[in-house]
Amino acid sequence: MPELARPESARPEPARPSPTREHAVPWPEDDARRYVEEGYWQGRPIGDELLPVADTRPDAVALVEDGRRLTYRELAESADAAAVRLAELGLRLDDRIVLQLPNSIEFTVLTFACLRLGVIPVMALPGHRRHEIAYLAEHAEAVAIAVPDVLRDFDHQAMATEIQRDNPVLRHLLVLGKPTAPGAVDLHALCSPPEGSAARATVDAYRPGSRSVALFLLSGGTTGLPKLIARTHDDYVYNARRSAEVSGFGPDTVYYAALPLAHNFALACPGLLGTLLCGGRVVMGSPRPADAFAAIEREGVTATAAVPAIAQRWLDHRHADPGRDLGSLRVLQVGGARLADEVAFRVRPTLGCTLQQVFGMAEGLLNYTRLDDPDDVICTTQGRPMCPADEILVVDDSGRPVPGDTPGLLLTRGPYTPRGYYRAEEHNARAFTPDGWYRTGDIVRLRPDGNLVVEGRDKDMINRAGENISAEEIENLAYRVPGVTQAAAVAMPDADLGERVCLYVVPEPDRDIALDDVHDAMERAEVARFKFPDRVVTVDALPATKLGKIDKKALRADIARRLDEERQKTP
Ligand code: OOB
Repeated sequence: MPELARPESARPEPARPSPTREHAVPWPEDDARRYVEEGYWQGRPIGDELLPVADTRPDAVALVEDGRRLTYRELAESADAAAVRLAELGLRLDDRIVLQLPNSIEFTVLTFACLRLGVIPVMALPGHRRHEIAYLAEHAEAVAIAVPDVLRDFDHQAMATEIQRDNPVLRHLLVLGKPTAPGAVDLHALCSPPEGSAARATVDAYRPGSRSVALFLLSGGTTGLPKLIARTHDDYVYNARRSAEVSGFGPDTVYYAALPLAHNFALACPGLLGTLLCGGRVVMGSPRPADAFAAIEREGVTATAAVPAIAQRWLDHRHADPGRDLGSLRVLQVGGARLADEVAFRVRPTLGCTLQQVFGMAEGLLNYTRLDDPDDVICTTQGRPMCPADEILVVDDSGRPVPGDTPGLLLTRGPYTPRGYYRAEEHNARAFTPDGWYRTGDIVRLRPDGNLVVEGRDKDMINRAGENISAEEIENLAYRVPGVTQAAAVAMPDADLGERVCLYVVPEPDRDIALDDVHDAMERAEVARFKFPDRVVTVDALPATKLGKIDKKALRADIARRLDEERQKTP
């Protein structure tokens, strides 16, 4: 392993201008001090947290991907070897890298390499396309991007190459699979174990400060494209560790990663990080029921996480395929969208495990039902905040607290809920109150026993199988369809996905707009597939509120009525 000089810019903060320090919104010093005093912030970067596990359980298996197994020693050494290789490429503390990788060993090794080095991953989802990725790279001023060569028939490498062509800052392309683009780096080789002596001491010298930005998560974003959420080492270690505690994770945990690891839920609630920090094992997987059941049986999976649409598919699949031994499964976490009570009550009888509802957000606040809660709480509420220092407030439209047990808007503050989005001053003025409360946009009811029930949403989003889609973004794209004069996107209820995207359009006179026209335009704009509208309704005019805004409530009622009528017509 080549010796690397300790970079001048290392620890505690980079000497050169730091965009992440400048644009991330820190907690006020008084709160920060309290979070340290009360022990929520431990003062250690995430990368450090893996080392004690690697030292005490070096031969325990940390990661499983198909036939491959990586022990903790191999994981820690590979991460440090990868960190050194990233440094050799020229990546330094505070540089950003867009990470768009499938659930894999490389995802994990590269993420830890970045966290050890203070290089900041931007957690893109595998479903994102050029429209989203180009924006993320540009907004984060990323110098590198990591993608698979091809995934589900989509050529990510070609996409990344095109993005690079338009973005001179994006210097490095890392490819999982076959790197064919000029200058592309082989990610598998970059993440392989060290050739010579271990690199821990070298990488230790790069150690980022614990209050600095560790990674960027994406928000669903109510306005246009996703916002970046800068999560710090201190806050995210707490996020993962406390989640692991309330989910009963330990060294015996075998976690099945069904959801994309780049999503907060599967990454740290407790997910990948929560499992690894307590010495458990993570099995890379997919949401497909047959894959999940086979992996549970084969690997002795004890815990996994799903969005309601997936959980429902698993429950249905159990009846079709009752043969698999799922006896090892102790906890099924469900979150990301509202789980219907009736579905919740089916979990234990059908799968034989405890349901844990998770009402969380990339912005921070996590609510969990506890494993030993009574059935009524587990099946009819979305749990309660995981941290004693989480502050929650349920208010009416004018910001006044509502009486207990009545629905209102949820505001929150706490040690793992940052006080603003990254580089989004204008949006922050609306999304946060002057005294730092995050307006979640969720309508909740706080029960006398402290548990929250999600009753609805006040933000202009569509939650399609746990994917939060900004209505405004869909509308902006709809205006690219020739002949569209007005557009409004709303959620329509759906038995499988919870909600689907319904687009109302007002066409030019004598023109018709079909679903295909909208899809063609979105295809041309290279937008992620999950945002494509499921239905287009053409109307002569959109209903307006008294203020002259588009009346989305009326549109939601209209689509519900149309669906009802159609249902009645079908025999
Ligand atoms: C999770 O995170 P995001 O950032 O993708 O989405 C957050 C939003 C919430 O504000 C809420 O509107 C909705 O998704 N949501 C739920 C829910 N969990 C999330 N709505 C109803 N019931 C639930 N259980 O989705 C997320 C992050 C960490 C853990 C779990 C989910």
